[in-house]
Amino acid sequence: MLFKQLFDHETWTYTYLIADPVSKDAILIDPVNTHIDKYIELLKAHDLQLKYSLETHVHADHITASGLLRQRLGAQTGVSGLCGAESADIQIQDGDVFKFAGDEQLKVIATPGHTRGSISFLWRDRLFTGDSLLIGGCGRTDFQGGDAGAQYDCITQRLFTLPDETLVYPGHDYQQHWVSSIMQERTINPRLAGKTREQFIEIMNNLNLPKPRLIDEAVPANRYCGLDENERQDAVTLRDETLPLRATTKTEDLVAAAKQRITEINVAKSKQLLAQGNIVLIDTREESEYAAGHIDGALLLPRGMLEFKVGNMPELADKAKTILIYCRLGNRSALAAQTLQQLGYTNVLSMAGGFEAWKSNA
Ligand SMILES: N[C@@H](CCC(=O)N[C@@H](CS)C(=O)NCC(=O)O)C(=O)O
Ligand SMILES: [Fe+2]
Repeated sequence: MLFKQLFDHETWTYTYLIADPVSKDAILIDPVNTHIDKYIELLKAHDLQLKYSLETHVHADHITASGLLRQRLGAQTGVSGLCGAESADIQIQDGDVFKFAGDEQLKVIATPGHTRGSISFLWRDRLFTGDSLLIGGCGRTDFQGGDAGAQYDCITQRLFTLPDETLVYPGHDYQQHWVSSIMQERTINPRLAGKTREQFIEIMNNLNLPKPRLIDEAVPANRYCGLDENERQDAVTLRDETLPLRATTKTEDLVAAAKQRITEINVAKSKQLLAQGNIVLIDTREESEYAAGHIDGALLLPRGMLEFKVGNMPELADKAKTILIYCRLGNRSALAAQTLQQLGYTNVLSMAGGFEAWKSNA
């Protein structure tokens, strides 16, 4: 097998290539967008076929190359279903197994804490921990649904229980370490070795780190596999259906599940409520779609920005206020409505059929 650890000097990020020179199957973990040409060259040099481009989480400090790798090489993109990145081909879940190169398996271990959707991958005796467990440290837990208690639990219960000799390959290293082992981290990681859950939480709550430089750009972009607005396809409706999907949760399933949990109203009812007033109207499409035409008075809040922007919008300060969300066809708005409900909004409606239905009802 072929195994390479690649490094991005700008953001201290590690990317991993696992490949089989015989079957030609290749997997990339956490690729960085600025290195796309290098990856393609590397794959070409070994005559490899990129099967999967996978993320350990939605990164806050750099932009992934996954979307570009899908566009240019037809790779399937995968990210945890808990990350709110519906445009990924595969919504990864705990326990999923990616099969490649005949009998090779890459197993998914949910390791929430750095972000809600953080996962680790285990291949043979190698563990790719993303930012959950770092060498002599661990990922911060102060944004993107971070949770220090959850981080302690999954590291101590799920990672430290792997065999001692398991190699630990992190998502970053800021001190030029390359690889560690489970025994090394269990016994000498200063944040974890001999620390109680309470002590760990205390440490994590007092790191006082500055925000990652690229966070406001990277998180929304990574929800769309790193593609910018011009490169993005409509996350829900225009996905490349020609790609074979694994039997994990698909975007369509997520939309269907969201629609079970939220309230949809049709255009006529929407118009009636808007005429009555005292309602916040949100357009959850991309900026360019909004610019090309939108409903009067709608606030722009793209789906990928939702969790980030929501707390800063005075119009959304009152969680009991009626909120009506629309997108192009009513799929993204269903997911956005579900997210707002999860954030504590109690009166959220999604417009069935979206702006297209609105226009044909004019
Ligand atoms: N200075 C870096 C900050 C990077 C950062 O915050 N990294 C996250 C991972 S995305 C982390 O958990 N760092 C742990 C630490 O710095 O101890 C930047 O601006 O990008
Ligand atoms: Fe991270």
